[in-house]
Parts: sequence; structure tokens; C-alpha cells
Amino acid sequence: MSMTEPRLQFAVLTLFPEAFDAVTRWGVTGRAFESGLCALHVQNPRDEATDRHGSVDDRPYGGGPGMVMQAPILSAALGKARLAIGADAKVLALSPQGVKLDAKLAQSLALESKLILVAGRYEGFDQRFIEREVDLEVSVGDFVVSGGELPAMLLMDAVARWVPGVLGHECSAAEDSFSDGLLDCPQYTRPEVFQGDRVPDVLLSGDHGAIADWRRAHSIKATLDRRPDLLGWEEVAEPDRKLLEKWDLLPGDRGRHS
Ligand code: 9D3
Repeated sequence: MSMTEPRLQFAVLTLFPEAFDAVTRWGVTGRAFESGLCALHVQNPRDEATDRHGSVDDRPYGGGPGMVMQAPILSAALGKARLAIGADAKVLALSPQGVKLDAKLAQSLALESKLILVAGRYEGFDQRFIEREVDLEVSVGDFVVSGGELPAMLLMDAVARWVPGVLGHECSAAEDSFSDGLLDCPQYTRPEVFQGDRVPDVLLSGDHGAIADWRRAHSIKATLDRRPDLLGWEEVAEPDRKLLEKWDLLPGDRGRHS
């Protein structure tokens, strides 16, 4: 029996431990956890409650709606998580006030060997817990969800993909969309004709140079149209400009044929 250290050890503080089966049991991430390349320890703050109701939250000082997760409860749960995976772990809290997760942050977190994620419910965490224990607060975007669990799972997935060996041979994380700053190009598979719509001829041509050009042109076109913020270009420079021209994709160009 070969027992080897996981390359990336996660712990998560959550009131909903079973929710994390979504990451550890299914698909690409499921394989990473089931193979032992990644590992997850779940720690339920409910276990640290001291009253007979199992309370982990209380009303905010100063008044206002909602409840706040209590620092002593979170601290005790974090202590147990540190015992489980190691005191040198980096501690991340999932929070709408955090820095926004992107490919660059996910890639840098994948360089760590131990990460503790704090997923909250209610309105948030006692600030003293954040200041004493949390290294970084992370948001997953400018929209509200009902708790930190889905954001924590999203982060685990995005980070695990950067761990060598997690992706099969299909492709590397570095080849993915966003890593090269471009959206994916359109893709097609059989059948060649679907309800009268044909697959673009170039993709059937066997001309790998032309195919690579077509794909890059369409990636640039999609990014210009939908996510110009990803490009940081004012305009398309050569030789990409020639590619777009070749496939009639220049912006504002209604095409030579119309
Ligand atoms: C910003 C909304 N808050 C204003 C009163 C209340 C609130 C709503 C939902 C506070 C926390 C939450 C739960 N959300 C998260 O824990 C969370 C989150 C999110 O809602 N959006 C984006 N990223 C994240 S990371 C954690």
C-alpha cells in the first residue's frame, strides 16, 4: 500500500460539510481527491458551540438585520483545522468584501501546499476573527450568493486545476481560456450537417495551419465582442489583424460581400 502526501491539502470550515462532496466526488476534481493528489478535511464550527442550542452566530453590535458568526467559535474550529492539516496553512475567508478570484490568483494559490477556507453563512464574520486569523478574503464576483460554500468549492476547483497531474492529458490549465487572455473559439463535432447547418469548411480541410489561424481569429473576435476588458488592446495589431481580415471578422466590417 503506497501512501504519499497530497500535493495540495485543503481544510474547510463549514456548517454544511456534505456540500463539499460536489467537489470531492465528481469529475476532474473528484479524481484528484479520490487519487490522493488533493485532500480535504472538513471542520464544522457547529461542533464548537457551547450553548444547548448549538449557536454559532449572534446579533450584530450596533443593531441591524441578520446575524454574525462568532469569533470564539470560528477560532476554535480553525484551531482544529490547523491540527488536522498543519499550522503553516494559508487561511482564506470567502467573503463578498474579498479580492475577486481570477486565473492569476487561482494559479498563485496552487503553489501553496495547505489552504484553509472559511465559508460563512449569515451576514458575515466577526471582524476580530478576520483580523487575527485570516490571511486573505476572497470574493468570486460582484453578485450575492447565500453563503461561502459555493464560492469555496469554486475556488477549490479553480485552484486544483493548476496542480500538476489534476488535469489529464487533455490539456493543461495554462492552455485554457483566460490563461492566454482569450475566450475559446466556437467548436464543432459530428454530424457534419445539423438541421442544414454545416461545420465550417476549414475545420474539415486537414490544413492545420489554416485551422490554427481560424481558431485564433475567432477567439480574438469573441473576446473583442464580449470581453474587451480581457484584451487590454485598443486595436488589433498585426499579424492578428490580417487573420481577422482573412476570415471577415474585423470589427465594424460588415464583410466584403455585403
Ligand atoms: C453583500 C451582501 N451583504 C449585505 C448586507 C449580506 C450578505 C449576503 C450574502 C453577506 C454574505 C452573504 C454570503 N456570501 C458569501 O459568503 C460570499 C460571496 C458572495 O455572496 N458573492 C461573491 N463572493 C462571495 S464569497 C462569499
